[in-house]
Amino acid sequence: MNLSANIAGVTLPNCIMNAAGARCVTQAELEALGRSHAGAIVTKSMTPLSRTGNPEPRYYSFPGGSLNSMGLPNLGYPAYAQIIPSLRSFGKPVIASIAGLTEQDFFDAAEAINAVKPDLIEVNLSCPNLPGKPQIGYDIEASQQLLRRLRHIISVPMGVKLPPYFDPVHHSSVASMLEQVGGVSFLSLINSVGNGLIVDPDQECVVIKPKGGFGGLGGKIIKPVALANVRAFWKFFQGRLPIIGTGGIETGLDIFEHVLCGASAVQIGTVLVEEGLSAFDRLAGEL
Ligand code: RRO
Repeated sequence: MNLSANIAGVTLPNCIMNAAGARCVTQAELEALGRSHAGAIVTKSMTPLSRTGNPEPRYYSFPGGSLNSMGLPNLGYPAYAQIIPSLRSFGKPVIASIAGLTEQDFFDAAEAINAVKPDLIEVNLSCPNLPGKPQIGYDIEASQQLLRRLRHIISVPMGVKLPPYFDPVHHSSVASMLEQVGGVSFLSLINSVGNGLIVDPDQECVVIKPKGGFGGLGGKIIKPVALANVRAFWKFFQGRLPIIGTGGIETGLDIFEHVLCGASAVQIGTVLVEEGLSAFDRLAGEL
């Protein structure tokens, strides 16, 4: 079976890759993704300075999925700018995820990373775990302003990683904004479902430490939300913007459902963290 995919003119040997954040922070992790059967190497979202992230415990897994509040731990974009060229030897696309605590962070990361020419750049508008910083993707004007400048800085195909939206009004206003901005070549849908809370009734406390226990939900539990967002944006763009579906993928059938809703490729997060790199082989075998 041919599992290859095309995202904005870039061919992936297969359509299953890691989600930004899952096993992709260090050089060793990125190289392991290169040697694995992942269809692309996606980096952790990067900021100007290296970050250790939020205090632990900051990740919790449960039978329905996971809750995280990692807080953007990453090596900083200068380190990724050095690593990215060497990842080309693995013969699969490299997708650099950029983020920031300020607008300027995004511009600086975009300039430095664009210069080393990853195959695609994914702009993360949806980190839910920075104390005191709202998710940019929930502010349409701020997203528009940011993307308007980024499209002139980034010359490789640029995509956006969006948070989940829960009302058709928001799907269509965000999609219209993206169309107006122009220069957006793909969508990654969705980031974790922000600000969930899990309580341990025995310990009478929350299960992760940062932000009073609030964190991004991922895994099986969020699949219907992910599918709804893939479908809603596909319907708006009618296939004009390729979509990378993310959220709730545990089996080949889950991938098929994402594809039925409009995804051209998929990313895996929780299952990759829990199962390891062999998840790529298992999932490909299930298709
Ligand atoms: O590092 C994180 O806490 C994190 C990020 Br940047 C993101 O985009 N999504 C997420 O669930 N966690």
